[in-house]
Amino acid sequence: CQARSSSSETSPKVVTVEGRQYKTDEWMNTPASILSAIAKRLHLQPDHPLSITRQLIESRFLDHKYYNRLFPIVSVNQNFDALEFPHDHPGRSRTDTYYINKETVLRTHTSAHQADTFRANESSGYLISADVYRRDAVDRSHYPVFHQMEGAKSWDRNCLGSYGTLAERVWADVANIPSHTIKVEDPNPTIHPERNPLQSTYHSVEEAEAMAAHLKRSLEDVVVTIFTAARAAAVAAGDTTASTQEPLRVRWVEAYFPFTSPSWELEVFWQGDWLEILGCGIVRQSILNNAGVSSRLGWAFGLGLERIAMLLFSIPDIRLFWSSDPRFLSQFSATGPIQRFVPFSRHPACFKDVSFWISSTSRSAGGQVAHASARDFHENDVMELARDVAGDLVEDVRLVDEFVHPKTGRKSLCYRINYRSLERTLTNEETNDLHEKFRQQLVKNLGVELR
Ligand code: FA5
Ligand code: MG
Repeated sequence: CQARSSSSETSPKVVTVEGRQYKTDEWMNTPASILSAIAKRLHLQPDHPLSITRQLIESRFLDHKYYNRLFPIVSVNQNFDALEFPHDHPGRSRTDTYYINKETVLRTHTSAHQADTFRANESSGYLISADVYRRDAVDRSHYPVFHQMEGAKSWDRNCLGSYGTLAERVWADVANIPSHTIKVEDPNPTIHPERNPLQSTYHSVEEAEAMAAHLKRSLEDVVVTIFTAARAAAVAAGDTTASTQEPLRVRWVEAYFPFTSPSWELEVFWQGDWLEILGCGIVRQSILNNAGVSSRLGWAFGLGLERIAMLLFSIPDIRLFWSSDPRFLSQFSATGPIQRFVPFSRHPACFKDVSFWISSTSRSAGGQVAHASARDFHENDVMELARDVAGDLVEDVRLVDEFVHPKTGRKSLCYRINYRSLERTLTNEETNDLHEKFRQQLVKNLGVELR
């Protein structure tokens, strides 16, 4: 990557990434630090925990075709339009998505390749593993670059073999999925008339029910595989806490995606709480029709590889995946059973606060807009400046106080930055320097007034 840009400097007119050239415009908001992550392809590095996780899931979909090298810079059409995202969807905004120019983004999800892969029609099932990019919160489970795996399976109405109906054909495939005995909560009916309507122009209830069963049983099989391996690793490491003893619990939660209906999220009960690990649903038929495969119908899912790898290996901080420290990398091997990660020494944290007045109203990383204003302040901009200044030396950025001046109506925010290296103890001087630089960048880039 030869790009030389930063959100805190003037953007270059052209960026070159692995020989591909892109003209930038006023939409460009991708810092060089993000572009430089493209070359890493952690999901393909031998013996990397993300690569091991990918291969473990791939082993449950042996008849699918795998795509693991799709290029991350895609068109707005691929990432949003082809998936029928509404024009005012918050995901399209520059506060949430990295743009190179008005028409070009760093993919925010592997679904960006859904339409093209259906159009290529090379297999009835596929898996796409790839790096994805989002402006988002800074904490131990969020990183602006992470990895997803997309999976899909479709059936052709014109190829039913000896089966009388498509539903019968799909149920026959359901019978071939390995069964399990875990407790699954699935309280909602498959189809909800408003939130998750049947695509009645294209599917019958029987077809949707059969495809939903195939989708859910396939993903439950993945979860059972992952948790069986994680449990075995925990027990081998001598862990006898409750989480290794209790039976595995999973639940299906109704969800919404612009490109599937009905849609669900799968949650797993882990260390006392429900954790979302994937989204999925029955593919909107218009997407298959537009991809030139109108005789096919099917399902798709998208899961977060880091989230699963963190459970699988007990990795406590998402930044570790980017570490080149041999004390991290040498602990993983693609051959033999999954081994639990043994943390090397935890270095001290250093908390520093910064308080400032903003000239406008704010929107949090969660997406709530307080009220509109001329110059919107967005929390993701604070998050990205912290990463830009401190890189992987920032562990967590959190809003700790909010205050509106009773007379002027101006709003003041206080953020607490937790600086901590994964590899060494930071000196006071070093943290003070970083924090001062961060404060200055807040003024320069966001126009805030420090208190
Ligand atoms: C999606 O990205 C959809 N494309 C998933 C999908 C595919 C739905 C196909 C239907 C059909 P979502 O934004 O919820 O959905 O992300 C999917 C998963 O990625 C999450 O469940 C989570 O495991 C992971 N994930 C999302 N954001 C982050 C993040 N910032 N850091 C790490 N993992 C994340
Ligand atoms: Mg989600």
